[in-house]
Amino acid sequence: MQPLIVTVAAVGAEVRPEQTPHLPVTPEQLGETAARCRAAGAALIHVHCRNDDGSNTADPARFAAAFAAIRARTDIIVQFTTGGAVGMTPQERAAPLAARPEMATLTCGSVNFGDDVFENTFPIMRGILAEMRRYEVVPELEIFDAGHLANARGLEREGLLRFPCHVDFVLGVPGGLEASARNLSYLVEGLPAGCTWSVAGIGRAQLAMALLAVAMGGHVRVGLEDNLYFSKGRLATNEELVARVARIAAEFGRPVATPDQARELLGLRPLTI
Ligand code: KMH
Ligand code: ZN
Repeated sequence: MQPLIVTVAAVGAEVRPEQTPHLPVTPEQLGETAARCRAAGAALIHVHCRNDDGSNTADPARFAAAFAAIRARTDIIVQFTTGGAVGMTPQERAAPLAARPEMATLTCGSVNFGDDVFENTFPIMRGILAEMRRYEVVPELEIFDAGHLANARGLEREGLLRFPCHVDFVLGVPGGLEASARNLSYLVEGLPAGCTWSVAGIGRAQLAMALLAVAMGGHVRVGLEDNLYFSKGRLATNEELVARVARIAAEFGRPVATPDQARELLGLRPLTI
């Protein structure tokens, strides 16, 4: 099996700073978190940005500052969100791509998101992909629901996406596909040939989904975007969540991938600086 790529989704858009003292808010805090998570075994950081007061922002300057703060400290792969936060316009969501991160997410369809709708119509997806092409950013497909892989195949037929690529299954969002072994197997079986995949289980499902991925030959995403707790009632840090999955995977015979190994597995350019 391949070495295990551990992604840390360190911030997200939904967690409020008053829910945990461990949420990185400033670019400097994101840089420090990235370095600690890299040391714990993460090869990739999924980045959302916040203002100093903890509110969400899509300000390209804030994303560029976060990118610089991360890169100043570590060689970890930097992946920006283009999902942003519910309520942001597609243009706002795509604007940070101008900083040319190595990767960015593309959510492959609309989905209920709690009481809201996370809107990803075909025109929205086409627009975001056009900006990724413009800035030469490699997409990671985010699959929240059963029909999203079919949407991705549609974008591939239109010539807007190329397979194989990296696919992340986000399972357990209220309104999306539930986090279960059956649903994960179903999605993995439906992947286009040669795709790499990871799974992000929401809340309590984070560890169970990660362990399934370790056993099935996939990759994992952990972090505070998806889950605040290390165990019942005990808040986690991002690096603790990374370290736990790295430790278990090592015992299972899947050492974690370094960022350079992960770049090779994901078809990214080598890091030159
Ligand atoms: N915050 C969610 C509405 C992504 O980063 O690509 C969308 C999200 C997906 O987090
Ligand atoms: Zn995200």
